[in-house]
Amino acid sequence: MSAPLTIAFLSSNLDFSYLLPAFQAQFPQAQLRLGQDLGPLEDIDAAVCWCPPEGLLARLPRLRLIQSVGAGIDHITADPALPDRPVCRIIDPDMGQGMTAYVCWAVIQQQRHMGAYLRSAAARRWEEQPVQPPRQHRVGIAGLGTLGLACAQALLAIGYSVRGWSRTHKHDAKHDAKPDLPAGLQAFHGAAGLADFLAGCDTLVCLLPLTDDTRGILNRELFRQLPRGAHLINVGRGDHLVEADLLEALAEGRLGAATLDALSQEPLPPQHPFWADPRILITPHIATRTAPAVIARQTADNLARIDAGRASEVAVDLQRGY
Ligand code: NDP
Ligand code: OXD
Repeated sequence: MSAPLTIAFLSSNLDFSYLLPAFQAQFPQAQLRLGQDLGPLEDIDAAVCWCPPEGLLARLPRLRLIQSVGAGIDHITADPALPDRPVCRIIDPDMGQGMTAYVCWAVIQQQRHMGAYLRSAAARRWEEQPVQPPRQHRVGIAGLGTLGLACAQALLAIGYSVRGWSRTHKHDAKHDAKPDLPAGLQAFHGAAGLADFLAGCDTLVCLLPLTDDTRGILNRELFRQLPRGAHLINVGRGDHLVEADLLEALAEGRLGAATLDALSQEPLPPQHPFWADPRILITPHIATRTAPAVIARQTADNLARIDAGRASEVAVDLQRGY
């Protein structure tokens, strides 16, 4: 008789018990192991992860799948002892819609001066702020992947002028009969396209994965290339941002505001200077989420492909880093 499938839930900072009912429903025969009591490590077939404890994955000899519970995998590849096994991420339309709602809110709350209206309302003052048509406001999205494209589409539908930046060239609707971008999206790519992209971002949205190439990309040099007073929205990762450079750019007026959902230190400590700066709006990494049932289903699909010898269809390209 073959051993039952064993799935371990590994995180150094999240309580994964919320995932158990969905995994029990998806894998009724499997052993699910959570927390400190992982049992014999040699039984574990799949690891469902968010910031897994460093070195632990390397101690699982039977491991066939490393499954991220998110779209990003940087929290897994940060492990210097990461074993050579397929790493899969979540690709989920609901996650795209959640991110779209967050990014549209973040753009609008700043461009339509919602902070000022909240202050006026609290003081019972009827006070108008300037009303600028969306098409006069240029939103740039760094990262035209699953999430960046979903956001671009929604912002275009509202009427914003939208541009995007990716690593590789994209076929746009203006120049190609078979475009991979929505009509109206102006595309830039690579290091050579970055300056032109940034020069037209009244709001810059970071939806990049965290890789060796993108770590620290939101820095003084980049801020200098944005229009003065630009709004930065970081929904990528905290380590995209050089924090001291953000504070400096806000103090100089080079940037006008920042909305940050991803921070290098999560939770952000109460004494962190970002909390005290009225131009910075912090949200606690809630831009979007994926339902446990979707994570369980994608884990099952990914395992099935790996067991069928088709890992390359679902595994992240670790050379590329995303
Ligand atoms: P994808 O892998 O689908 O897309 C990544 C995009 O970034 C691609 O367009 C890629 O270019 C581009 N890119 C990668 N490296 C570079 C580079 N060096 N220069 C320029 N462009 C680059 O990722 P997703 O859209 O699914 O997710 C993006 C990130 O969003 C995740 O990695 C995660 O960090 C973050 N995230 C945050 C959440 C939150 O709640 N705050 C929730 C979910 C995700 P190309 O198209 O050429 O390959
Ligand atoms: C993700 C995240 O990567 O939530 O999915 O940040």
